[in-house]
Amino acid sequence: MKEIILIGGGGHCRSVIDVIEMEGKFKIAGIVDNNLEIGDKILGYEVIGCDDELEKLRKKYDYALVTIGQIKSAEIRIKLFSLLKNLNYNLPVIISPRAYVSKHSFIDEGTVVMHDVLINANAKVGKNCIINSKALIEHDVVIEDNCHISTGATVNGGVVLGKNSFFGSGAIAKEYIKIEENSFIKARSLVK
Ligand code: JB2
Repeated sequence: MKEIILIGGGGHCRSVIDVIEMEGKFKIAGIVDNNLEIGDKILGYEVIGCDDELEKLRKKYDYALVTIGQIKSAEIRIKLFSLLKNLNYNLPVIISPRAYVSKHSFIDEGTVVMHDVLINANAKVGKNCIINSKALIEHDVVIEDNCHISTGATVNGGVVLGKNSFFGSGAIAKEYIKIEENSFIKARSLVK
């Protein structure tokens, strides 16, 4: 099985570990975290270093994923994604077997699709996104790079969500609207 390292060992990482284990395509080789001690364990997986060691780790590992969450700002995830790309890591798409992802949709590198997500026909999801548990991405939606669609959110047909945006838990976007980049959509809000 291909080995992968995970960057960031907090709450979001623990959720992603569950998805990776269920998907069964990658063996988790370890966690890279700037604030944990080497040898600390996250759900049984060891912390193997901090960001300064990513260059050295690249000699051993081909695959990596950013597993820090994104609420107030996409900045850290963008910085880490670009660091990993510059070091020539491969950033796979991770999809929970409990998600339904239309064969007519497209999902770009470094994006994770969590448990019970539905991504419908002709939707397009960019790079380095989190489509969190139970989110609904309807037909013809475009989610640009570095967005987090939170748990249970509904993005209706034809919506375009600009890059680096946060779309809160349970929020609903009315169909065919354009939401500008760097948006922060509050939990449970209705976006018209
Ligand atoms: O620059 C960094 C860095 N900054 C923080 N590099 C690396 N390698 N690691 C970094 N970290 C680490 O990310 C912290 O030391 C910490 O271990 C982890 C962040 O964990 P935390 O649990 O605080 O947040 P999270 O981003 O994993 O999860 C939040 O967002 C999710 C979407 C939580 O609010 C979750 O509940 C939410 N589901």
